[in-house]
Amino acid sequence: MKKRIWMPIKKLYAFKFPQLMGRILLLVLALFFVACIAIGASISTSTHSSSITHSTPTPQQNTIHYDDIKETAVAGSVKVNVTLAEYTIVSSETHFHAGMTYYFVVANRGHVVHEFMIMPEKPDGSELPPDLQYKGQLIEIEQIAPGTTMTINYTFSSSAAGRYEIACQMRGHYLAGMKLPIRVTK
Ligand SMILES: [Cu+2]
Repeated sequence: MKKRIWMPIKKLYAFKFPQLMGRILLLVLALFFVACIAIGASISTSTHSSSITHSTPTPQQNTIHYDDIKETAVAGSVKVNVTLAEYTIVSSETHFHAGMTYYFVVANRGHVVHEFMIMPEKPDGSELPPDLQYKGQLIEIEQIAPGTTMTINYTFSSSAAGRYEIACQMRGHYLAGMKLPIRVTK
């Protein structure tokens, strides 16, 4: 009697076992797919947000860094008109003197946001890698809206003599042509 009952149960388990394993496998696969989708979504979100954010390495402490600045000209300063557009930078002055104060009038005449930076070049005038440019930058006015004008007084220090460039490092703008070599001499 015992044997008769026991045998069918054993057979039942023997029959159900592969089905059970199949279901567990399916469940594991489903969880794996969900995890993959979640990871994929988080990666695409982070790439997406980084493409919007204008990532800037921490500039040197002596960098004048502004988003919005409208100063009035300091007495005795030399006015410099800078015009930003897609994708050019025009400046009324490209030769500056160390120790002299300049009044930069930076107008965005384009249709997109631009920025105004003064960044170092190599002594021979060739480009530095971007991280080194950021480290040695003198001025940065970020996020200049189309149709607006920012004004800033800036005095080149006596140790600032060298080759620089006025640049816009908004994504792709620099490579599109938004750089203008300038020189600071004693
Ligand atoms: Cu730009």
